[in-house]
Amino acid sequence: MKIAVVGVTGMVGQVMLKVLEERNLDITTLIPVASARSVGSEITFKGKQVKVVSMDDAIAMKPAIALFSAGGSVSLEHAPRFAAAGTTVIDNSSAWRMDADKKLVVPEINAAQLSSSDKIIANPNCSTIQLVMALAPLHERFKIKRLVISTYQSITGTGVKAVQQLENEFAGNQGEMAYPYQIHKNALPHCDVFEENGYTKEELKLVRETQKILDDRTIAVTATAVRIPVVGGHSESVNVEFENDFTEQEVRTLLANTSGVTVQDNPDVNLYPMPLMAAGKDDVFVGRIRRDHSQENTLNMWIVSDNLRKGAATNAVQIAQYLIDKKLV
Ligand code: 11C
Repeated sequence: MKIAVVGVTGMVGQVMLKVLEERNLDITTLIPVASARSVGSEITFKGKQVKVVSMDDAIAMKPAIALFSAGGSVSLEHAPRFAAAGTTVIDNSSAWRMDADKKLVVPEINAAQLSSSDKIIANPNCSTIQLVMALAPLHERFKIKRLVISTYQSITGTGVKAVQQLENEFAGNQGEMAYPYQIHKNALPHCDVFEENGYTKEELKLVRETQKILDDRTIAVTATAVRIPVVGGHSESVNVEFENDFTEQEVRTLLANTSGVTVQDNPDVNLYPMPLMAAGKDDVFVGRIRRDHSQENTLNMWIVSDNLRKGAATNAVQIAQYLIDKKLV
């Protein structure tokens, strides 16, 4: 099977290659695609050097699947061109996520809705994926009424320019700025751009994508997204109000039995999820599971995951794997 990776030189593109290697998909030809300035350079895949090609050359090669992570405008322009050539696009940008005709997929939750006629499939935002992984089993059992989310997001979500900014600041060097302020020793309540309603796009993604994936627009969601000088993963403090009551042990057991979720929750031995420990792993880690005594049927928890893996590359590759296994491509 031919698989293209569009945006292969980016942070997510690089992790996509790694996850494709690890998961051993049945790939006969890997087609790395990047912008004009990288065409002709080489990437390493499964120990072999492979030349980066242009968008047009990749479309002409008719891959079965194209994993896109090259930004929203590239996806808007080129994903339909791949789709028209018969390729199934799995798109990691925000371009198609809220399109009513496009599926927004976290395989553990809603892959069953995919069919061979889905030619552009949207991969959710990283902070949404880790959130819904923990929420889906709880929603099914106790029915969520309202969510209050605060995120603590890794600079890798912004990309290589942000990692460079932190490294420069740490070393005391001048350099290009990815953020409007210093990120070293700082916290910016500002992820993605501000909308007219005072929320950032990242915060609105948490609202809308969560409702779409859980297939329930009645869930009330409010979010504050914060960038912190961390690599390795996004963390989220989540307050969940349910229709029905629960016990903390029921929540722990449900989450512990959820594929892709690991519970790390033992205050006696200081066990809780942290980005340093989640880095490089595919699971979503949940801890600090405790009742909110200020309101009935309400829970607090802390969710951490590597935003480049389950939050982006791993989820996209899992969708590809599902399509292959079910013979939908
Ligand atoms: C961040 N969540 O951490 C973003 C990165 O909509 O796919 C991914 C943006 C997106 O800043």
